[in-house]
Amino acid sequence: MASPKDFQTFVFLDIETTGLPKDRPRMAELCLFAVHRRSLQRSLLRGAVTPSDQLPRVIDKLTLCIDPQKPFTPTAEEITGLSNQNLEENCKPDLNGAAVEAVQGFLGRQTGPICLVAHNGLGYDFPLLCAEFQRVGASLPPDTGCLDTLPALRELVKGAIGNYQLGRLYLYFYGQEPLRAHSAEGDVITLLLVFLAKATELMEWASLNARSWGEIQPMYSLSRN
Ligand code: DCM
Ligand code: MG
Ligand code: MG
Repeated sequence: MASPKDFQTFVFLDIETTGLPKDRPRMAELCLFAVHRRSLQRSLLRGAVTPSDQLPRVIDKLTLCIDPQKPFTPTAEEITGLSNQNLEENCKPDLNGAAVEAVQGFLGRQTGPICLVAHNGLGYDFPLLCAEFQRVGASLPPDTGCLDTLPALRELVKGAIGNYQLGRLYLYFYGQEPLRAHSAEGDVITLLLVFLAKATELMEWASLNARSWGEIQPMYSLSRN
């Protein structure tokens, strides 16, 4: 982005899928937590008993389970707990107009400018969401911000930490393993808590370095499945 962007709402996002980029994955679960910057402008609370005591009280949340219309890889099925069978048994539709409208409506009610936030978002979640939206002819406003906390935290948290996987960062900041890893909502909560530990720096980093949705390329072309 050319000029610094004064993002008002940060929308933490995680997507569970059928596999890795080489598998041309399809979306099976999407979670969005929208938090106004007002609730991010504070240091970690002292005397919190559990990490989740740090979570802001005012959060809009959306979690959708979706029929990915593609088999899960064994690994994706094992780590996410989602399967073609349990999604089908629970009668989950594919990414249809109603799901797209839910996402667009959810984002539309947040105070802008909005910045989507995902860990390794530029490498995974944003291109994947872009491919899924393209498939159904849907879009998001091109000036929606896209912040990848992986390169951001590589720059902001130096030394004392060997790898910058989300769970490793959470362990670094909170001294324990995250809960419900590889559920979209569990990962969003972990991401939000990691963000809160460096919120001032990350919001500043976002205003200077966030990409925009219009720059995101789909993870794969849709000409074959
Ligand atoms: N994934 C995978 N194998 C892994 C890690 C992830 O297939 N070893 C896929 C399935 C997950 C998706 O990536 O649903 C997103 O990963 P995460 O749960 O870390 O957000
Ligand atoms: Mg993820
Ligand atoms: Mg996840």
